Amino acid sequence: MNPHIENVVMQFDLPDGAWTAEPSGNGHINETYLVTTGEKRFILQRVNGYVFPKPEDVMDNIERVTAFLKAQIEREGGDPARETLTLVKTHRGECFTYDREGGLWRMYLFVEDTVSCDLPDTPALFELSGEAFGKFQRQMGGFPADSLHETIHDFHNTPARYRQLEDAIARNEAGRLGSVAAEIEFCRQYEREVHALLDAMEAGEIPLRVTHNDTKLNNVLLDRQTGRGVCVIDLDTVMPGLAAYDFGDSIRFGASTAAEDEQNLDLVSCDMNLFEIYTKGYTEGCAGSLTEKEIRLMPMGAKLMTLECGMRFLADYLNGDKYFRVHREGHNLDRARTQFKLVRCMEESWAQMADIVRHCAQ
Ligand code: ADP
Ligand code: GN1
Ligand code: MG
Repeated sequence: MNPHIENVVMQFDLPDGAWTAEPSGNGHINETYLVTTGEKRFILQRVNGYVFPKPEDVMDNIERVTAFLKAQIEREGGDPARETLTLVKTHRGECFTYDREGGLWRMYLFVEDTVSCDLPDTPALFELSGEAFGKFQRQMGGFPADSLHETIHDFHNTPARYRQLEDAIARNEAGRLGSVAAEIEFCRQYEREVHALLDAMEAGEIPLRVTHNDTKLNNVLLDRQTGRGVCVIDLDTVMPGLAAYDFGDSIRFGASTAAEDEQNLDLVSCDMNLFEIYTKGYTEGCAGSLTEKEIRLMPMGAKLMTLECGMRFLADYLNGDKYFRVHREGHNLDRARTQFKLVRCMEESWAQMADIVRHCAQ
């Protein structure tokens, strides 16, 4: 447990009484704790300062995005305290505080009676998560995109991610290059294709929107009883982006038949039934807000986002595991390998993916 927790918790305006804190969640980026005081529960997080060099910008985005969503949810007759994140203020009325080493901490109300999953328990549940991310996309439609800070520069710029991988290869900082020749060769086949979505955007064929940019299944809280998407969380990377990438990120994580870090690649494939189900849920949630071209590029979003994530894991492995939290030797390499296996599966199912998307959009 982080040694600063006691000091940090005292700075937030919590109900009086004893409290406990325990590590929580499976995120790769922030440090997350569940804080309990009497009947009430809260999520306390230390924002990762290596990943987010300007964490105050992250908080400014989140304050504005959640305020916007709360107003939107209220207009639609929903429950603003449950259907988006609620920041807990400090005694000084701020939305975050610092520990003695300068780490930034924030607290949210814990959204009760929900679950977050690392694999979809049922296809229906995956469809409902798609609906929730689609709804988020639709609800953020009226938000002024250019007022948001870019919390991570070039976050979903696949060509830039390709170049970062080449840099990591050239530097070979952790001396691990010897074990990844096949993976590097795999990525290099995509040197040209990594541009496909950004080229379409630059040509004016698809719009830049406010997107979530981290739409994996465990970033949506689902109702414990009904499985319906209740609250989209992990808003650190809400920035201008492409809908096809948001769609693709959900597919690479949730339509896989195995965990993101599965070591037995025979167990890893992209399930076309899950692909279809998510496509249905997401397009329904977007409720007509996507253009025809955006829909047509959804399979490309799935392939490029999966490749991009694999390249990021591989680059981090080569750099010595500085970005993603790892729990074992070679963890980032295992993660990269599952992503490349999924890309291969998507290539094999390419025509089917295009058919599904065409069919769901009708
Ligand atoms: P990371 O950026 O490290 O992924 P997240 O913000 O996604 O951090 O939080 C990690 C996990 O903590 C989530 O997957 C979820 O299980 C849990 N969590 C986060 N916020 C809440 C909340 N407000 N209510 C309930 N659970 C939450
Ligand atoms: C990280 O924060 P988390 O664990 O939800 C990462 C995503 C990756 C994902 C891979 C800010 O997501 O971009 O796709 O791991 N988030 C950031 O599991 O880099
Ligand atoms: Mg997360």
